[in-house]
Amino acid sequence: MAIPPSWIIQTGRSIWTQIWQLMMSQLAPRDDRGEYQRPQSEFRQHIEGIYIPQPNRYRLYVGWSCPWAHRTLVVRALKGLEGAIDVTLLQGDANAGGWRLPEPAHGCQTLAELYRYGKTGYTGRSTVPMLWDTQTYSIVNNESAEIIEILNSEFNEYAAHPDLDLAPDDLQDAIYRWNETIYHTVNNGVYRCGFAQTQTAYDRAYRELFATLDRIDNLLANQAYLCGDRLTLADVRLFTTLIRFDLVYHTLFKCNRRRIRDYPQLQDYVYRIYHLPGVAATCDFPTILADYYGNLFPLNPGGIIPQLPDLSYLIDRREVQTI
Ligand SMILES: N[C@@H](CCC(=O)N[C@@H](CS)C(=O)NCC(=O)O)C(=O)O
Repeated sequence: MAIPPSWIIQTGRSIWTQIWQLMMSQLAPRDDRGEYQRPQSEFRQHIEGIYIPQPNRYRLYVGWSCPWAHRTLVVRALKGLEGAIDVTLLQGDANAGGWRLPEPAHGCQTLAELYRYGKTGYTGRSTVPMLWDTQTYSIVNNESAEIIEILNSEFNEYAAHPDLDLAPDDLQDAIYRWNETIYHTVNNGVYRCGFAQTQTAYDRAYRELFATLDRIDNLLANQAYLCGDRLTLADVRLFTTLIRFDLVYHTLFKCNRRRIRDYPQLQDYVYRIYHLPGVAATCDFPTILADYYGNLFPLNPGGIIPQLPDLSYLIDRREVQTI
């Protein structure tokens, strides 16, 4: 078989690069150095004022594949809030590039329409997770870091595990420090690798990501969780990125120095959290694969969805701890 003539290769490369840059500029805003800049979440209310803690008043809109939404599902499960906070699972729409409701609500078919129903004229991003108030038809909060704090502390009256405090006072400083490091280098770090638009931006993100993973792997030789022997919100935030790592970030986002199953301590850590009551049921591996490879089209133009990688580190029988 003959290689295509060089003019076809050069034209194809030039057209593809221009279209790729155009699509990436929409998908992933960048700074002058080509580094991915994640936009700020806009709805930042807490459960106060008009938002009174009541059972079955608030609804979480989530998608299985999203690591930010996954945080809220994990905290809801750990706190035993399934009976008090309802969930709507959305589907990623690869063609429209957004989230679709499983059935219409208030005449809305998509999450973007629901955002506009909650706030007329809204033109920002329509992201999951989103905490919706079914009484005032308004968006309470769409920042996962804050929604998990709300779920941890505001609905204890209705929680099956009200005594589980994932952000105890004596660990506040440690949680804050870990959150800062993990957000920049790991949670958003994998996106900084995958969405980098220059080699330098990718190299920097990659170095910082693996420096943090190496550091945490060493730390976990002596303690079960990031802040000691108690699970905290910082662990939840780390977990939802790590559980996707071997599936999607390692390959699709080019985070390929090591997989989680290559790290002796990190794999035990992910295993331990995965087997906490209710957590495994929040992890849908086939949907994570299909959504990342199907919806992040510029990163996978051929549209082939890979097979599930080896996740046996999650199912090998080992001693499981409780919180
Ligand atoms: N800062 C947000 C980020 C959430 C986010 O980026 N969610 C993505 C899915 S992983 C999304 O819904 N994107 C849709 C869009 O940008 O239109 C959070 O942590 O809650």
